[in-house]
Amino acid sequence: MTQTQPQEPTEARPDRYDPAAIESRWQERWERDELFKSHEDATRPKFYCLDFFPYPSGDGLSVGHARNYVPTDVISRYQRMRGFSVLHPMGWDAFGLPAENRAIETGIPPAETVRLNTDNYRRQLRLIGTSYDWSREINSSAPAYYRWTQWFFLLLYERGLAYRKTSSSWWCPTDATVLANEEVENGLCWRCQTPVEKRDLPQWFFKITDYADRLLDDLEGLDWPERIKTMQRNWIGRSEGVEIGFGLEAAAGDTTEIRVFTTRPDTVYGVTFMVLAPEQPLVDRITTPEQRAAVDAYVEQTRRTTEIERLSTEREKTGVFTGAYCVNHLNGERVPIFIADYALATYGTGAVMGVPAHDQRDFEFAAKYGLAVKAVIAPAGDDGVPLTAAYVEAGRMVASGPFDNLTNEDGARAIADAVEKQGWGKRTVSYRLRDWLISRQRYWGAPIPIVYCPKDGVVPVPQEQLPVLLPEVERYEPSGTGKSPLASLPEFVDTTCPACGGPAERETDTMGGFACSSWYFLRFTSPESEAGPFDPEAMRYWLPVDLYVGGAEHAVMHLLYARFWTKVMLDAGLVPFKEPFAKLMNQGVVHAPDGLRMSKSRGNVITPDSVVERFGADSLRGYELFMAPFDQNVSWSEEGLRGIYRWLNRLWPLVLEEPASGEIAPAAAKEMRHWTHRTLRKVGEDLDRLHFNTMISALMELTNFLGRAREAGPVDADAWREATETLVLMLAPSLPYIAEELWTRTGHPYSVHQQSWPHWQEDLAASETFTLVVQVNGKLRDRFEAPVEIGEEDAKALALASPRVQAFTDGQELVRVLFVPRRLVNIVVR
Ligand code: ANZ
Repeated sequence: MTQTQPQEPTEARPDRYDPAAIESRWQERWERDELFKSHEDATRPKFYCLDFFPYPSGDGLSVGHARNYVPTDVISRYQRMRGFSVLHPMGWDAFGLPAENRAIETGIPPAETVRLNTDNYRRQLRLIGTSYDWSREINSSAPAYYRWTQWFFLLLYERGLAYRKTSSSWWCPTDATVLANEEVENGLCWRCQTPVEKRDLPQWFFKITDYADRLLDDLEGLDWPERIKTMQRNWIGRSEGVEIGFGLEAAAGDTTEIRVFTTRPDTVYGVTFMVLAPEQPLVDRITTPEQRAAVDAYVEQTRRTTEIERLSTEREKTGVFTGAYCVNHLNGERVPIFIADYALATYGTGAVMGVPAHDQRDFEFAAKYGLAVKAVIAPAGDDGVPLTAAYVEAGRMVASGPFDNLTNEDGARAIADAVEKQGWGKRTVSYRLRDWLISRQRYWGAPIPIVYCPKDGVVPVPQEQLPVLLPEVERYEPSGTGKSPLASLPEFVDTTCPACGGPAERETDTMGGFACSSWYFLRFTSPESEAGPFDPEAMRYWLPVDLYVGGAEHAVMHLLYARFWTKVMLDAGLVPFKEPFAKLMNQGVVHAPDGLRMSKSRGNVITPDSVVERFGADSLRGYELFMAPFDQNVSWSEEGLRGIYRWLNRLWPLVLEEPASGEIAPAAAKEMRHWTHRTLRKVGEDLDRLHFNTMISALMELTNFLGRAREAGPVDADAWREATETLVLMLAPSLPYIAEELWTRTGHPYSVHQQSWPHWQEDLAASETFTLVVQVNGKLRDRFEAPVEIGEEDAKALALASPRVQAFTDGQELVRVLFVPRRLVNIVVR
């Protein structure tokens, strides 16, 4: 890269900070010079910094989105200055319902909507000074991209991980289409408020459940927010228990067993009824003629209830007797069989042994239907007082035959052993995780590359024939038959069988958008690759992603699906790593100044455009970084923004105007150097920890110090030059425009963004320290050495992070934290 002064005439007057005069000029120059192009440079360490794949919505970006994109940009610029080869790309998760719905309303083709929206996003991202390598831009709705999404479908299919099954889905009778679970709100269609129904349709699934244990185990090593890991653990929901058979009491010779899954085998002597999910396959067979009408009516009613409602603990329990009985092998007791919607068909075996004495749902059910409550676990010193609620704690086994008097933990083990020994059942593991439903009966998605042949059955489209192109259509409405609009295009549907060459039909469902986003992070390494989804060498250089940033709302779906595909790729020998995202961060939400979520309907959205127009992109960036710790929610404040703008207006003359030089005390020069080096150390540490807000405040403090020093009289010329030069370099990742302008105007070679990150000197950075005392509720709990200039936020963070302090604060409610400079932090908990 040439290191020359910018050729363009400088329009801004030297005495005034005027962002409008400098920002677009630099952005164009940097792009023209390809300053941020990524290279697979084997001589340098790499850093892959990625934002969640955005969906380009018609509303464009708000300042809330900038909370994601500014910090990743800062880190990318910082790592470049530190000598890393950085990959910081951007692309579009462009398939999906909004563009299709717009097409239904207006007739504008979805591809056109995507083009308009991505143009706007790209423009806005440039406006806020991001340093993406646009030569790697990708779009998941482009054939060159979805060809490979289809290729991955085939990979999953070959490995037995994609299968077709008839499953019941939500159906909106008005829109005549299938809805995703997320599109059903309180039993109504989100679009037209019609009550939805269940319909049985053949659908494609990915077998993510095969990977449940690995998805769970590998969470351990990830540098991810604990909250997200917990959500994934709960979503996978691994439960160890026992499957126990109960013999159906039926005509002689019928040896049907009803199997239940229980995590509490210790309670098996307390079973007084059995509950089957209304959809359980056995229901039809066991229902007696007398109970048939009631059972059918209940099954019908259940079809209209959502899983969330069914699981609600608030809801009154309902159910119907089937007329049938089964036998508890352990004690020979006869047990009536009910159906009830609190039993889910999709969990365990779809059957529950009812133990009202020790399970609250069962207790409520028994109370409602007058069923016996039989206590089999007793608290210490108690021998069976009538229960007013289920007793769910540990205790001693009673009324359990040979197992009496054991602790219930030992009892559980002993009963599980006995059940296995007698052949009545076995220990097993159940998961909440379901297979991933990938079929969508919609137009705007990647067609599923499958053909149905009357002779050969289900035939995958051969790889060489990919992509199966999404044809252009006239009408985007769902067909009403439960099939996608593609089903009404004979030129798409009618094809030849890849196996026998005879007439065959194409699958007309498309893949849900989460398929596209499950591998896009690999495509950025080699977006032009035609020999495969990505170039193996480029992949080995860049992956895994070093820092991945996006909203916490993707905790389970995208972040679990991408991990699953990565593991499949590992098994197929395509990648050498088992996890795609080494470090994950969730940015906090930016609320409107009124404290409410920004939304178009409330009219309280603040756009980057309006902020940049009035204050410039650097002020926007500075404020986004400064407003709060990165992962905390915060309300937008015009005052806060103005504060940053005022700071930049102070910085401008501070750097550009020569200070008076003359006779000075050596101690003053040393103090200035101390400020420079310790700020440098602090800024580096903060960037490494993504503590952007304290980094900005350290930079402000240095600015203030230098301002005061200059006002007080002459300064040491060398110390001053070092201070201002270092300051500008430290500003460069966060405030790229003003930094470039100040850098070049003070006679330094273009570009500041190609400079090395400066080093701090230990002896100069070293601070005077004091003993910081940490109290919890006024009692001394810890003490450590801290620099005298430590700020309030840092002192509090340090105190709260101490394990000795946490021993007294964990599980308590934090009331407030007080800081007395140069003395103590007092934490008040309740
Ligand atoms: C008897 C029992 C007694 C149970 C007791 C609990 C407490 P987790 O831990 O979430 O895995 N269960 C099993 N299959 C079910 C289904 N298809 N729909 C609804 N509930 C089902 O939950 C396991 C427990 O959930 C199982 O253990 C079973 O109730 C219930 F004192 O069996 B238990």
